[in-house]
Order: sequence, then structure tokens, then C-alpha cells
Amino acid sequence: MLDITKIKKDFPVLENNSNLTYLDSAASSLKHRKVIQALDNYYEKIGVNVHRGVYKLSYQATDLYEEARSKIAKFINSDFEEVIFTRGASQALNLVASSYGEDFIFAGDEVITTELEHHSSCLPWIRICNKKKATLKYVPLNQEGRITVEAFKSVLSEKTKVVAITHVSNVMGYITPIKEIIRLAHSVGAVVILDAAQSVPHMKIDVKDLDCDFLAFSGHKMLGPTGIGVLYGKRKLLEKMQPIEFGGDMADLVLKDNATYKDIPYKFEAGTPIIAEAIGLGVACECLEEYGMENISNHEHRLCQLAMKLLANVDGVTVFNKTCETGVIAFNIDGVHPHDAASVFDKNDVCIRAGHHCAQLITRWLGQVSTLRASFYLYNTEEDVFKFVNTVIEARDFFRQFM
Ligand code: C6P
Repeated sequence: MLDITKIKKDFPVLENNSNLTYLDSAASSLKHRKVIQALDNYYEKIGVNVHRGVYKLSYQATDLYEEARSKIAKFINSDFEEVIFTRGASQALNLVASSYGEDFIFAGDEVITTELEHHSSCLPWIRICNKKKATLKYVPLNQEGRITVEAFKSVLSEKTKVVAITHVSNVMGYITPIKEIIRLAHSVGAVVILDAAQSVPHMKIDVKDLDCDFLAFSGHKMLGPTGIGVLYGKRKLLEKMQPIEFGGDMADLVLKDNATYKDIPYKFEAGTPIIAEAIGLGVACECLEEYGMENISNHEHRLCQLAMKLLANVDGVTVFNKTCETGVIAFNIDGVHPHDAASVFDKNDVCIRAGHHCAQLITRWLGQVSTLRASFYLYNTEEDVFKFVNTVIEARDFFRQFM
């Protein structure tokens, strides 16, 4: 069991905003004190570039940056060279599509994706498929809006070359049965790109056990800094892929009309890297490990279930996800525009998200233009759940007067 009273003290934003009920961690989590300290430490005591300087401070910066890569590799059980630093999950997913998609997708090939995708997962492949005259197929969702293995089988074929799929939906919180999907995709020789932006922060991820080919996530959703993310890729795939950005620190030999590039991961990290943020993300991984990923999943799952149970007794509210698999509740107050409802939450210092959550396909599938989303994380409490549910009731009653 997590000691939430103690944990809350690890998050300065909660200390500085004593009345805050933060239920928007799926958008961005709060930042751990040790992460902030790591950023301060780098900027105050080191502050110089990596891989370039031939002086002690630069060696220290390089050591911290590469140590962070090791920590992240350990966190997801990959090899060191298979961790590429990016600006976030979006850039990581775009990197794979732009590099692998440009060189290994041809006319007549098939790519599979789903309506549960965040735009960062499906848009890069919509573009590649249009450009290459490949066919983009969507896994039909079941009645609850889930991806099932059976439905995946119905679109898989010998022509499938890529599967671009979410591990956990940012709108519904559903967990994709990914191990079986990966096994099936591999049986026809397809590669699987897993959008793990909403899973890595909340559950133990082992890329070797999953056997995924690529995996993308963002630091800012897992107690870490903004502006940093990771693309994991299997070594043998990364080695055959071309860089998509060219510049400092990624070239080996440069001639007037050609060049060779460094080995992975560096050929994909052109220019001065995101140093402080990478160091911060390494520390965030350590913090998560210290709390225990299983403890985190159990805690947020418990809060989510409590919220769902209480909401089931509130009439005039539609909850879109049928079960709590992670810490996400997608809902609307009947007849009330989500942005209007969100203003009541804001008045009560309850932070939730309203909108299409950069996932228009699933929002449309639900027959909505936008939804409300509450997302729980390790620093939330039962009191937060009660305040959330009371605010739902308050918002419903307030807008009912005008109906
Ligand atoms: N979802 C949300 O509120 P970036 O913005 O690059 O850090 O992450 C993109 C991304 C990719 N995949 C999934 C499943 C995501 O949830 C996100 C980010 C936020 O749901 C912001 S739209």
C-alpha cells in the first residue's frame, strides 16, 4: 500500500496549491521534487553540452545524460542502445513512421491501426499510407469500444506490414490485449509500434516480454519533465533505419557529397540533445520504481473503481468506459457541453480535461463532439474522489436549472 499523505509531499505543486484536486494526470502528471532537483542540479552545477567538450564539466554532463539512458533502459528492460531520446511520444511515433514508413512501406501493403488511437499514433500512418498508396485498415471496436484479439484477426493479412496501436487508450483507459496482438502480427512478418504514452507511467512495462518492435512514451506523464520522451526500438530494426534529422553529433564521416552516421542511438539524436530533461526522466523512472509500479496501478485502479461506483448512482451522467482498467473515467453530464461543465470543476479546484483529447476518431465513435475525462494517479486520494463526484452532482444540478 502507498502512503499517500507522505507521497503528496513529494510533489511541490500540491504543497503550493493546498486545495487542488488534480485529476488530469493523463494529460500531464505533476512533477516529482527529485526530478525538479535534478534539473536544478544540472543547470546550477553543470549546464554545459554533452559528447563535445574535452573538459571535466562536459564529461560530467555526458555521464549524467548517458546514465539517464541506462536508467530508462533498465526501467523498460531494453538494451542501452535501444533507447532514443525524443521530445515526447509524438516525436517518437513520427520518427518511426517517417523513417521506417518511408523506406519499408510500398503500394499495396497494409497498415493496421484503430479508432482508439491518439492522433500522434494514427496521423503519421494516415500520411504514409496516402503517400505510398498503402491500405490503412482499422480494427473494428467491439460494443464497449475495445480492441479485441478476434477483431484484430479480422483485419490482419499476409499484406500487413505495420501495426500502429495504442497500449492504453487516453480516452477510455482500456488496456489493449497487446501480447497476443504482437504475436499474431509477427506471425505475418509485421512490425508493431506500441503507443505506450498512457501505459508506461502506470504499469510495469518489459519490452522484451511484450516483444514489441517499437514503443513510445513521454516523460511529462510519468512525474518527469516536459519536452522529453523515448522511442524504444529493437536493435535490428533501428540499425536498418535511416535518420530523419541531420546535424551535429549524429554523423560519423562527412564528405562534400555524402556522409556516414553514428551507430544507434546517436544517429537519431541530431543536434544538442535535451540534456536536463533526459536526466530528469531518468530520476522519474527511479522514483516510480521506488513507489512500485504494481502499487501505483492498484492504487489508481481502486480510486477509479470507487469513482465509477459512486457515479453509477448519479442520474444524468453517462460514463463511456464500461470498466476501470487504469485510472481513467470518460463521461459527460447529459445535455451539458463538457466545456461548460468543466468550468464548475475549475471553480472547485478540480482539474479535469474536456475536449476530444486529440483522439477525434474514438470521440466520434462515441457519438460525441467532446467528453470529460478524470484521470487518477498515485498522489490522488479517496477525498479527491468524493470531491470529484460531488462536483459532478453540483455541475449537473446547476445546468439543470436552464434545461
Ligand atoms: N495525450 C492527453 O491529454 P505527447 O503530447 O507527445 O507527450 O503525447 C502524445 C500522446 C500519444 N499517445 C497517447 C495515448 C497520448 O495520450 C498522448 C498525449 C494527452 O490525453 C495530451 S493530448
